[in-house]
Amino acid sequence: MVDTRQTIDIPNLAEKARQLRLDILDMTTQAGSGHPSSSFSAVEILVALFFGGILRHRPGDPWWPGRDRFIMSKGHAAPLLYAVLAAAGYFPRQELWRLRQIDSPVQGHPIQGLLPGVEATTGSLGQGLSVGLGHVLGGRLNKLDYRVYVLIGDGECQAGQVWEAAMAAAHFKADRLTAILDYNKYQETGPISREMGLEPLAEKWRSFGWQVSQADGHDIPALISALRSFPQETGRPSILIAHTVKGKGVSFVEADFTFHGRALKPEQAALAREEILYGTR
Ligand SMILES: Cc1ncc(C[n+]2csc(CCOP(=O)(O)OP(=O)(O)O)c2C)c(N)n1
Ligand SMILES: [Mg+2]
Repeated sequence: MVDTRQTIDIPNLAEKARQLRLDILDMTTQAGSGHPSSSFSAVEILVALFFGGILRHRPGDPWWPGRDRFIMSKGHAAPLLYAVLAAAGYFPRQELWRLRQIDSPVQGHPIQGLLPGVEATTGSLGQGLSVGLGHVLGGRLNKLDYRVYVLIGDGECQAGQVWEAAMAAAHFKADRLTAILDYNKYQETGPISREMGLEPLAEKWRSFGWQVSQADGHDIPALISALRSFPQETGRPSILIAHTVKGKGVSFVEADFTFHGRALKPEQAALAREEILYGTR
């Protein structure tokens, strides 16, 4: 196994993040629907996992039994998942332009089995952490030492099943399970604090028996470092609370939560492309 940790090139990872945002923008604008702001929010998190030496995986051998699993529990951020999987070499990039087309494997929410690298069918929020725990327990039975990473949303944490999974993971001492919480402070219909507050959030996870760490969710080195720093074999699952900005990278999307389930119009996309490439002027 190549230890990619020795070869992490941060400027290259920042460039990857920029390219992923452009792909998400192009996919959703062309489809005329999808979730651009939810996808932009977690770009650096997925860059850290897939290109920062965290996930142990083989894109050319996608169902290798020993692979680490990544589960996109906030399945509406499917454009981000697809863009990352294509960039990692799981399937040809041309597939991205079939987003949300009838009979395409690149559906609006991920469907396990249609594309290599898609580990779980998600989109009905609240379920991915339970699926991830199932994978950890399966690995234990099969004597495989893979780890499982699950990306969950903050609005998703308003769903009761997340807390059932949290409780069960601690009970089963699932220390190969790592959740990453995309804490962008918004869900579909508005701010988390108004719809149903989560705070004190770190304390909640800690009280459920989890190891908790926090980081700036757009700082790739900080994310990599936080993910590497969780003590191993503690008998406790881990969660990284990543503080993010919904719509990150495009100022007028960051400022308007109603972009949640709305693609940019072509003229807006042209402005967004400029910002992603050159920043705000
Ligand atoms: C069980 C369920 N209820 C409602 C929805 C509709 N829905 C899609 S995304 C979303 C908000 C999710 O918010 P969050 O988890 O914070 O994700 P973000 O887009 O902010 O990253 C909702 C309510 C759903 N997909 N599944
Ligand atoms: Mg959110």
